[in-house]
Amino acid sequence: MAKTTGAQVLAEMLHGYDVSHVFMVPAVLRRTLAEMERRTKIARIQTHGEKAAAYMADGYARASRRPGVCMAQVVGALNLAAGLRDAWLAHSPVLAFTGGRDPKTKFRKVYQEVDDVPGFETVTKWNATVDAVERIPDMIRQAFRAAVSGTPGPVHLQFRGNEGQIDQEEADMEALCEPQFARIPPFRPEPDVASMRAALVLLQQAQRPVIVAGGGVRASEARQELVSLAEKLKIPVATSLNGKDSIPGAHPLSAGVVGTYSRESANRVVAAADLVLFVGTEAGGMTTHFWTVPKPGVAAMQIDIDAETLGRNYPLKVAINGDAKVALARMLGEADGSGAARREPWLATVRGLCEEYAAKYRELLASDTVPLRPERICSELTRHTPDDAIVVVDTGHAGMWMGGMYDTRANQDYLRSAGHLGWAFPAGLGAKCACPDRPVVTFTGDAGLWYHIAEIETAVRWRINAVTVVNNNASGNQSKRGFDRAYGGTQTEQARELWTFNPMNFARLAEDMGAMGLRVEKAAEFAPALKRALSADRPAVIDVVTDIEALAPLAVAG
Ligand SMILES: Cc1ncc(C[n+]2csc(CCOP(=O)(O)OP(=O)(O)O)c2C)c(N)n1
Repeated sequence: MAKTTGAQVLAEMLHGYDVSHVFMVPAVLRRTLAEMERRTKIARIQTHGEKAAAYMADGYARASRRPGVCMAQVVGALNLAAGLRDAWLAHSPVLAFTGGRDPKTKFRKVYQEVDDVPGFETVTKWNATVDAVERIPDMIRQAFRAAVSGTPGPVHLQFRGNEGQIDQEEADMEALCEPQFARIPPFRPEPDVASMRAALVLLQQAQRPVIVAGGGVRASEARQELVSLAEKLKIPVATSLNGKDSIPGAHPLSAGVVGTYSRESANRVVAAADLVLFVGTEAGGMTTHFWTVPKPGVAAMQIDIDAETLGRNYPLKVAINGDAKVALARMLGEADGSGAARREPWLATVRGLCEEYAAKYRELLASDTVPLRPERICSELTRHTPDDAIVVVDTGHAGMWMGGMYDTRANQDYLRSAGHLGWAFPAGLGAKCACPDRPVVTFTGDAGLWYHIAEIETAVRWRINAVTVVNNNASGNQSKRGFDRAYGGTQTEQARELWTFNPMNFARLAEDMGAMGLRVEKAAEFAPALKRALSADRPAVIDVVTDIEALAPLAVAG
């Protein structure tokens, strides 16, 4: 083994693990960043804030299924930790590297230092310190292994020195990498055959079964197997918001997103089912409308890679522990579709519920009103977003509008904020870094864009040509209903200061920052604007002026 610096070995290992970008606010691991330039082609994206860097790494990870790397020196460490919250909730493999405490200066009130490690505890699968330079290789290997194995998630490594100066030290080290852990899933554990057969028997017997598919379907790349099993057995599919791209929106068996940010038809279908098969979903609060859809007590089965998830929220008739793709493929191979015709009446009911939803919103989805209705933006996006796009969506109203009213296509990925307003814009930039050849279309409200608007400059600087569509109603109007309630029904004029903003022309702002800015004030202008934005040779912001009174429909109980 040859003597090398920590920086050399770290740069070479990140390259060996197929990392193409790191996202950071300097100064952290400076020598490593210099070695990356000398030894690798890794792009070092300097952002305007650590939270945005974490969100970019998260978007990169979700889009590419490869760990995303973000970094901060000691003073920015907890800003970075805040940015891991969404990755933690969404099970996204993000590696966070920070500079941290040096035993030589600990407890002496050294500049900028607090003990950051506990702050990462609640948002990481593995949270560790690198205290000796010769530990860098094994700690990096473990970081990748932990991030991608089982249910994926973020990890944190704190490198000794406020800026991680441990990387300047030398030791006998080898940049040994394990490519198996450079992407998800590293393993595909096969469930026991008996549990899969038991599930098939119940599925085949059920009168009104439904599948609820979650983000685990994307993680396991199990879409094809899921849809084929549903088709063979004639079982409708609802999805969680995180699993929205498990089945194309226009597929005849697709009922839509179930839960709180949902489509009415999906909640009605899941509520009417006599058997629910959860696949790669935790059956958490948002997916089940806080455990009301399906109703407690429904016959349930679940497939998950994490044994502890099985049965957490709904007691199970059958628990299947293993990889979703393997489980669904096995079940497909053994499924007997001969009795599936018995479920025609159920499928007719499902189609009726889907048609009821479509009829209820048809007018708004086609609305020409000025200012625009968000429903119309969703239908324009459904029609004009390219087949191979990565669609990235913020939370709040953005999550409600798009979750309910956008239809994904077979080759699109749909990535959504797991709850943090402002996530989508930087996450979309990270997704574009990971997949430069695919169109990235981000949908956010103005409330969300404001969070990290400075990153328009980052996108321009690095030519990260994502397209960002802004539902601009000069407010965070999802909060309107809540403040109506807080004021006993009718808000005072002053109450609006709690959720409205000054009007802003984001198109002009984007242009001033070097991006393409397109302002859309009429519905007919949207499709041409999207076309121009998608073919631009710079990042683009489509600023759509929408109705502040437009409130997304609330979830139905079933
Ligand atoms: C980090 C964070 N803080 C606060 C919230 C709570 N929140 C949810 S929606 C919202 C206002 C934004 O409303 P929305 O209607 O989505 O924005 P618009 O589309 O009107 O821009 C707020 C503050 C959140 N989800 N995330």
